[in-house]
Amino acid sequence: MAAKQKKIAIINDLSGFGRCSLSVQIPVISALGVQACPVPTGIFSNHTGYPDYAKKDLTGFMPEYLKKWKKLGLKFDGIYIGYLTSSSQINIIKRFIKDFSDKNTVVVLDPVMGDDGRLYSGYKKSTAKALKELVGLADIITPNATECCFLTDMEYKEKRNEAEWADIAGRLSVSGAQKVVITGINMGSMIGNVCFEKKNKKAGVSIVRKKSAGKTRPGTGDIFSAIMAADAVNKEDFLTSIKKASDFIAKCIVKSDELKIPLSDGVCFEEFLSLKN
Ligand code: PXL
Repeated sequence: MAAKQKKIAIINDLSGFGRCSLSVQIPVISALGVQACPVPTGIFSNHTGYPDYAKKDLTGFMPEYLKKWKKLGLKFDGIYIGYLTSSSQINIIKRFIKDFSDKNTVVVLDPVMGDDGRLYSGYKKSTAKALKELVGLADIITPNATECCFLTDMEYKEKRNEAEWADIAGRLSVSGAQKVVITGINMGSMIGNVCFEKKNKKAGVSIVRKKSAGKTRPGTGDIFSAIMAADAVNKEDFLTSIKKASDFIAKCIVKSDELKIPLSDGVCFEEFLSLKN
């Protein structure tokens, strides 16, 4: 029998320009052969790393949107949670997980809230605080170093040793998650991803390192977590998936520099998904 095509609900914002969130995740998840079903949390003209942007919060519209999905009787193989535009969306998401999961559904939380030790421009502290409530509901969590610190109330420090990163990943997994990957850690000339996996009550920790391919660019964390989510529903091995995601991003960064794409505009991942050849 042919394998069933999987589908993922992507709860994230739509940013019109700057290659992040839904704009990169829908194509990447589709390219991995998984149906991508967006639940927009808000609409932005462009991401908030630009000096100015227009924003529409969609918290008020989400219940009506999801009522229709419920009427369609939808169930998802994966539920991905990314950028939220209000703390009230936490309760909507808790309900979403109850309504649209079955026993095999994988919940992936990318607690998108900041970088370089700071929250993103316009991202509310109250939302960051409320997001902690979702950590216990996820099977896989993909925070960056900054997000780890906000979630565990630890001081932000990019430079930590392996044991410290492993300890933080372990703390994040206490309330449930089987797998944690702390993404994009600056390790001198290398970029490291700390991978933590609970197996038979034991924890395996490893670090996937790759030579830095160029300056960091917005949206790369979103591409990373989209690959993790699509691979998770396709039952890909965790470390293989992390390696695939970091190789893909490195390739995109190199190409973006080659094509002289401004750093603010993210990575030209389209070059590697296309049907043109
Ligand atoms: O890539 C994370 C992200 C998602 N959504 C919005 C953002 C950012 C990062 O700046 O501004 C609106």
